[in-house]
Amino acid sequence: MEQRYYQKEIETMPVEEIKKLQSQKLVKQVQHVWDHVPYYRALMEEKGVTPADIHGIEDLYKLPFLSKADLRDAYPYGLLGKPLKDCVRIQSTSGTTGRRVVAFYTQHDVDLWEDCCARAIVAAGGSEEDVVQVAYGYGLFTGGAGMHGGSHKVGSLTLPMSSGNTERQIQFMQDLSATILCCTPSYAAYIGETLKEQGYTPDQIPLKAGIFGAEPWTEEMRRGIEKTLGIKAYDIYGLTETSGPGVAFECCEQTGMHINEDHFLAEIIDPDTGEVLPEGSKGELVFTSLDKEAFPLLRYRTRDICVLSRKKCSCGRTLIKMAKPMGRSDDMMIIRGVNVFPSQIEAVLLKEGYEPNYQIVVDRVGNNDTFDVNVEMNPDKFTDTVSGITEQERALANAMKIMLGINPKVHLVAPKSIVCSEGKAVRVIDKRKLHD
Ligand code: DLL
Repeated sequence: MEQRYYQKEIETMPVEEIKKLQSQKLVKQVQHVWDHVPYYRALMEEKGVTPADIHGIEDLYKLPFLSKADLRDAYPYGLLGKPLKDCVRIQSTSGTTGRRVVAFYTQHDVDLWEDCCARAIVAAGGSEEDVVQVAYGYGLFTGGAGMHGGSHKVGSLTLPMSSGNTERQIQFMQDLSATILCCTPSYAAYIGETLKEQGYTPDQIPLKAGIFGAEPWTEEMRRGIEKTLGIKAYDIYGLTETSGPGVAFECCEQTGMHINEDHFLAEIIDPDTGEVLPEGSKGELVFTSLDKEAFPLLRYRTRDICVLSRKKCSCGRTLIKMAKPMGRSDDMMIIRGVNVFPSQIEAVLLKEGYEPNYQIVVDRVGNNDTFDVNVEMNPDKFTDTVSGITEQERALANAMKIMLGINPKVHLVAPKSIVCSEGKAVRVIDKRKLHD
């Protein structure tokens, strides 16, 4: 397939030039923050750094980190880099993890964000010939707004569906021949299951591609969605603090997401010591927004754990790639002393032929952690005998034990009885936190 780009000059720029561009932008951005964000200026002063110390990206390490705690302290206006009269938009987090982040945008910021989303859509094969169904939530959440703006920039026909009302999603998809679906992977899987139940086969679904992100998903889940919907499924990453979706996006190679490095400078650090780690190391992703005006976060700690790579990509893009985040460092549960990520449970379910519809419930009784996993029954494996169900639960618990090293109690529950995932799925209920 011929490679198409939205902004070819940037997307395929030689690495040395990108670094030069980043250095120029960083110097300017540090001065902007120093002049307009007293909160961050105080952090710099505390560390004894001034803009005069920052000559390029090689000096980035001298700057202080920003964390979620800083965002809370500075809420709502403490990190603003422009007067409110110059801002045209706010967006906010969905709040599934209980944190609330409010981000501000000037028109320039909205523009660069939408460009990033447009790059993702073109990388997934989108053009003005396409019909893009945006089934991320609209409103405060960045998913709907970002992909909507990106789709307009590409010139695609945009269906602003928002999430939910699956019957209507399917009707519009069929009647208007949507070719690209944008939503969370869990909602894509749900739409796929519903289409299958309604008797559609993949060749009767007009879609050719999907751009799915906003939550962790596994390779197995990707393959499942690709099969049911008959599409190629592309990953997309972003967070409200840095603008929203489009910070990084996948190309046809599907081996990680290209970071839009002309706008976002990425580092990987050791989450415990803050030490910057060399390329290829696993650690916490940190972003510096190089040219956002209204919410110009420097060295923002995302809590997402992943790996960066500059390996040459067959798509021709030179932008550095990030691997799929393997869960947030704050998603990780410690159960009976063992580190458990929800993505590990999901991988087991898909391998064993179940849909990734599950919920983990952790609690503490006396000094012992309890670990229960509710899993929706697979209609293809349906059995109504108690011994049949017990056998399936035992087999699943065993497979999870092999993956995790600890034994969960698995409960099979009726299909579609676990909260329908129209937005981000709620995978973990940790009741231990209620007792603390
Ligand atoms: O989820 C922005 C977004 C919207 C991204 C639509 C992609 C598509 P927040 O609600 O602020 O913003 O959540 C950001 O979600 O720190 C990651 O932990 C997680 N996340 C986002 N994309 C991915 C992904 C949006 N592709 C947080 N894979 C981030 C894994 C992801 N985790």
